[in-house]
Amino acid sequence: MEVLNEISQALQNGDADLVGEKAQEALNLGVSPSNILSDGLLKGMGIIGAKFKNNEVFVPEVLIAARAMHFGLNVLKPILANTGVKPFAKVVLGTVKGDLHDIGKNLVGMVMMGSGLEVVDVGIDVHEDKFIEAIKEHKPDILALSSLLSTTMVEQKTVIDTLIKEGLRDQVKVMIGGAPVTEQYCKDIGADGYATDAVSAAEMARKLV
Ligand code: B1M
Repeated sequence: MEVLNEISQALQNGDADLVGEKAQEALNLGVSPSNILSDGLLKGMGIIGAKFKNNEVFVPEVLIAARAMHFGLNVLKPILANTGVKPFAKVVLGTVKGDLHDIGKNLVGMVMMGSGLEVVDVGIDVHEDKFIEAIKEHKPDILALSSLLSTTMVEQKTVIDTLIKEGLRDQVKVMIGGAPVTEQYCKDIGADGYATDAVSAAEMARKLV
């Protein structure tokens, strides 16, 4: 569909306003938010990611594309995140220490909200002590840890170890995710659940509570 190609192209060009406009146009045309995501926004970001890997584009271009992605996600957010139902469980969500990637985390948060979970987003580059503070303050049912780098996924284990040390491990389920994370890694570090994408993250959260 032409409008989805236009979204993908505008994202690759880093034209945030156009991405927002085209995402709205696609919604007006009746395209589903999940199609806009997969065949527009994520497709464009996937192409940028591949070019980044091949040194065809560099951090500045990726940052500009990420900003455009946020504009697109903001158009979808009211639809993805609003259910109008009372939340059945609470999630504290963040990207672990040393990791600045937030697009996947934000998407996970939106879909979780849309599936009836209350989400407290504690941000990116979150130190394990900050996760502990958030658990004490918000008393969530689930702690959701995102990591996009193979160098930062070890922080997911650090957080779990800190929970054990603080005597809080039994009080909260821990789920992990992000591109380098695997089911085996989830088992290895003693997390309760793992998901590969935003929709399965919301499903896993439901399962855990
Ligand atoms: Co970075 N980056 N980046 N980056 N970046 C990757 C991740 C990389 C794969 C690119 C590559 O080399 N091909 C690579 C990591 C390699 C590795 O470790 N294996 C990489 C690198 C190396 C880096 C830097 C080190 C580059 C440098 O400086 N030399 C640097 C690190 C900075 C840091 O964090 N300390 C860096 C920086 C950046 C930017 C800041 C420029 C920017 C982030 C902007 C932002 O987030 N605001 C950026 C981006 C955008 C990317 C790529 C291109 C796209 C990531 C993304 O947003 N994808 C990425 C390449 C790629 O993924 N193809 C890349 C879209 C998003 C919806 O998907 O985040 O995977 P994703 O989230 C998914 C799932 O993973 C899952 O659900 C989400 C939705 O479906 N998920 C969960 C995520 N969290 C979950 C939690 C769950 C469950 C599921 O439960 C709790």
